[in-house]
Amino acid sequence: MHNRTVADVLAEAVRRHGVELVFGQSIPSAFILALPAVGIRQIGYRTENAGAIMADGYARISNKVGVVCAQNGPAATLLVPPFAEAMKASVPLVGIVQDVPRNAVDRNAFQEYDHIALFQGCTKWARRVDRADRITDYVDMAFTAACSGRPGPVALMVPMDLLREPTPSTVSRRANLGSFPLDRPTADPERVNEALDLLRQAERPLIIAGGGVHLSAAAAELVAFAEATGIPVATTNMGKGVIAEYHPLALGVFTSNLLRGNRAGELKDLLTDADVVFLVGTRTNQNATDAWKTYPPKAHYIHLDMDPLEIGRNYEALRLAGDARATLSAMTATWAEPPRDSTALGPRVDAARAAVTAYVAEKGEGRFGKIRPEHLMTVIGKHLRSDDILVADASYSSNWITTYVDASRNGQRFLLPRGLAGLGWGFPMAMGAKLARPGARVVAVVGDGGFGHCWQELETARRMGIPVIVILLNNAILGFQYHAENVHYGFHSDAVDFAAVDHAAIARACGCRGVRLEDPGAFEAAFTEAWDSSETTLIEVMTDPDAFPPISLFEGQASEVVTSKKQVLA
Ligand SMILES: Cc1ncc(C[n+]2csc(CCOP(=O)(O)OP(=O)(O)O)c2C)c(N)n1
Ligand SMILES: [Mg+2]
Repeated sequence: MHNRTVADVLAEAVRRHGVELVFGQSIPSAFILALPAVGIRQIGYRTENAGAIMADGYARISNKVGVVCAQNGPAATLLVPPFAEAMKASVPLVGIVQDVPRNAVDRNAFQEYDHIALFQGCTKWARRVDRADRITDYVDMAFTAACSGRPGPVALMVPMDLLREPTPSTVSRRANLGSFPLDRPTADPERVNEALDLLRQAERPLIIAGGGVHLSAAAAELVAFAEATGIPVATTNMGKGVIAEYHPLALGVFTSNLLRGNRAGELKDLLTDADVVFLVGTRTNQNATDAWKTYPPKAHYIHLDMDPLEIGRNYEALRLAGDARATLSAMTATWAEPPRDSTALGPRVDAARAAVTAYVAEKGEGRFGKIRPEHLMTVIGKHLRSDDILVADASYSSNWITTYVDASRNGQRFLLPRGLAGLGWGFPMAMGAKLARPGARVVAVVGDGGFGHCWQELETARRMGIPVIVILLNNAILGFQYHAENVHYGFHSDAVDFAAVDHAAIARACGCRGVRLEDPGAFEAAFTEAWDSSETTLIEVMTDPDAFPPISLFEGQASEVVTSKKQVLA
């Protein structure tokens, strides 16, 4: 029996918040070594940024805090990108970061860095605790900061000498603050009534649901409100799955995609002609609004959001500051009328779906070594069960999934790193999702450029026993970058073209399953076989470098212009 130390107290405090696993690399050592005694498992990542992304995926699926640990200095700096994504996407993470011993502060100690300054721009709260008798207070502050209000990442710095300090047991706190939303305030009832009046009087109302609905675990309440009122629902990328996309009131994802090849393109007048728009849990960002061009300028807006600063940011709105679940429940309870007639919607949505099916058929399966991503999405969609989790990396992977794979259940999760849309999030986020829901099948769709940011975690997946499927779209280019440069400048630099890489061999070298496909007809069998495997499987699909999703950047552009390979700036 060793003497009780601050590390033990810290481990107990973290466990009290419902934490069952932390993402770490054995540092701060005293803390990590104290974890098994309190029943917390360490998931040993290869790189800190991937570890924090796993924590992010874990949080998005579990609605619990993701905890990541890191060493001071270089390791801490690698937490900045995932924290920045979590800030923008409102995901609660707690970073427990080792700091130099207290007597070495400000002496240029080894790997000393000003972590408070480092994390200032990418966390909600960053503190250093340097007294044994304040450990539980600071842990509780950290979890409270992460989960309350608009959730987000926090960092708690702990000096390495403090962790080893003996301490008597003084724990008196009992609360579990590790789930979000921590509080569920209901918006001002008077404004709720005003909002309901506006919606009653509306002729062409529309609900736009964002990722905040998932964060609030409010999908059921959102759908209940839509059904009570008969108002159709479009979602943003991050809100995808809030409502099953086969629901009679579901319009699908509306983003910078109101054009042919997307259901939204066929239904766009339901947005552009709306007279009352009810925004729920969306930050009305550039992609959601196609650079603030597609939302109707003359409509009345109602905006329900947990963050009062998001309300009215881009569209002046009737302010409903509060939790989505609590407020939508109150709104449904107050709505007394029968739902408005939405029977005309069904045939329109069916026609829109048929138009997209025709578009996908037109693109076809592709050829040997040039498989079309649209075809892959159709196959994935065919086999996706409603409790499966689909994760995308940034770039085209996100578009392929949001456009061509439908949610089949209210609340189905599609994880997209759309806080900042950084490359390399897809695979580690899928690993975190799998840890949060081990019974679910998790598949990540990633580009070859994005996967190059996180290959190393294949070894983690194998070592830690985290089986996911990675579908790697190998077009051997940084596709979006390549095509966007062609559109904007007429040529591209040579950085966007890759030499051939055998990703399936990389997977096998890490002890995972790795297969490469060049025949479009082979995908379905490979995919279903991977579903049945208990190992991480990488399916490397050789895709058509000329394939690009129907987003507004490419509208009206001849495809030769987009995919031009003639002019290269070396
Ligand atoms: C960390 C990061 N670096 C750069 C970018 C800019 N960027 C956006 S899409 C893209 C190309 C991605 O290529 P790949 O992952 O192969 O996907 P593809 O578009 O080819 O499907 C780049 C470089 C980014 N979003 N994130
Ligand atoms: Mg690529």
